[in-house]
Amino acid sequence: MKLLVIGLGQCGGRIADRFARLNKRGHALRGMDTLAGVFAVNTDVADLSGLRTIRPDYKHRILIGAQRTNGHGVGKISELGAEIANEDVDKIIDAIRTAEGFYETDAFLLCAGAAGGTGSGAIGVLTKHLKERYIGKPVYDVVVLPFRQEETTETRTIYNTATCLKSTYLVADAVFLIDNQRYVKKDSPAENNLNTINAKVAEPFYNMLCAGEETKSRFVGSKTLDAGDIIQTLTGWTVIGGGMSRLERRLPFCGPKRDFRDKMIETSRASHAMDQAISELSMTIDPSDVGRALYLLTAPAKEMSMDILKQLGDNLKSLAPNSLIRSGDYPRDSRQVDVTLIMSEIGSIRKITDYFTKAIDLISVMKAKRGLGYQTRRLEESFDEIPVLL
Ligand SMILES: Nc1nc2c(ncn2[C@@H]2O[C@H](COP(=O)(O)OP(=O)(O)OP(=O)(O)O)[C@@H](O)[C@H]2O)c(=O)[nH]1
Ligand SMILES: [Mg+2]
Repeated sequence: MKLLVIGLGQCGGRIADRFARLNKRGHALRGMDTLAGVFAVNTDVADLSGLRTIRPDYKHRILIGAQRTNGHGVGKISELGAEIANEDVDKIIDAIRTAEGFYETDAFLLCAGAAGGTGSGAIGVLTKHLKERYIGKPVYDVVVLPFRQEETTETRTIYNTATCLKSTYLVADAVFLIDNQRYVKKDSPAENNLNTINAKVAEPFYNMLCAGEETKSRFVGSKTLDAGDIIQTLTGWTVIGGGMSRLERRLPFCGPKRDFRDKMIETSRASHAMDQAISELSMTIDPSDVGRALYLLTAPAKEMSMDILKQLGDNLKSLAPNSLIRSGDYPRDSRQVDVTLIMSEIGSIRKITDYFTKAIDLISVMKAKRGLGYQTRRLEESFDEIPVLL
């Protein structure tokens, strides 16, 4: 599958930069390109300069709203981010059309941090314009949710997050939710490092994108996962995760005949990778609320069989009984078994509903301060009250 990736704002730009690195890796190690182009869009010159892999020319690092912000960002005012994106949308689209692989693009992938100003405001706007202009081409949004401490120290965080979530949900084909807080592990301060988080966000996409682009016959699986399977799976709220089991080196006296114990170990290695993928999903969700799921098993060909693939499917089905499950295998020469998992069409997510509820409370308080009265409302009414930035 070939994606055209656009990062908006600092967070989005850095994640897009990670995708650019993944693409380089795929090019060097697997001889394929999975991205049709990678771009970063920002109102802040310094943020654009800090990127590493995205090409440095002005058509790939696109500065918008320069007259209005003097290249210094919008300072968390997402309404301004949305306004600038609306004004400069032609500049963005003209630039991305120059991508060499533009006409091979299967889908657009837009990334942004929900709590900031530029990315949060611009992502919904650009998604809407791309949908209108490239009818039939899916647009997927990657929305990064803030760390817990950002929510408690800055009220704008909740408001921006709620408006960004609502806006992207209304226009994108699917919204990948990435919860920064989920990547924070208590005992290892290094996990707070944004670079580490970004690498973990992008990594699960690697095999998923490569599998369908593979042309060497020995790396083509018996059940190839291609762009069609992915597009059919992605809709609405979505999460992604990856898991891995290492293969131990075989002792030399092990003969070529494999007995039933080896078989069992093979299955358990794949199951272990699947369990890890589930526990490493990009946001906490309730699997029983999942409408569609997809998994990819990437491993040496001798480690894979239809039995194992089926076993993984059965395990997933028991966990997410209401989901339509698609799957694929991708044989690679490596010393590990990888599972990539996507869960999509998720009905409701507690943390998202909480953002909406808290934002409504904030709006009511703001209105009360302006003398417009405070009333309690039901959730459906409140959802309507969250402003849309499109
Ligand atoms: N995972 C991850 N989150 C990030 C990164 N950079 C910022 N964030 C998060 O994104 C939010 C802030 O958004 P930014 O992208 O910095 O804001 P912006 O879009 O540049 O908007 P302005 O700076 O206000 O113009 C916060 O919740 C940060 O925790 C990053 O590299 N990785
Ligand atoms: Mg910024």
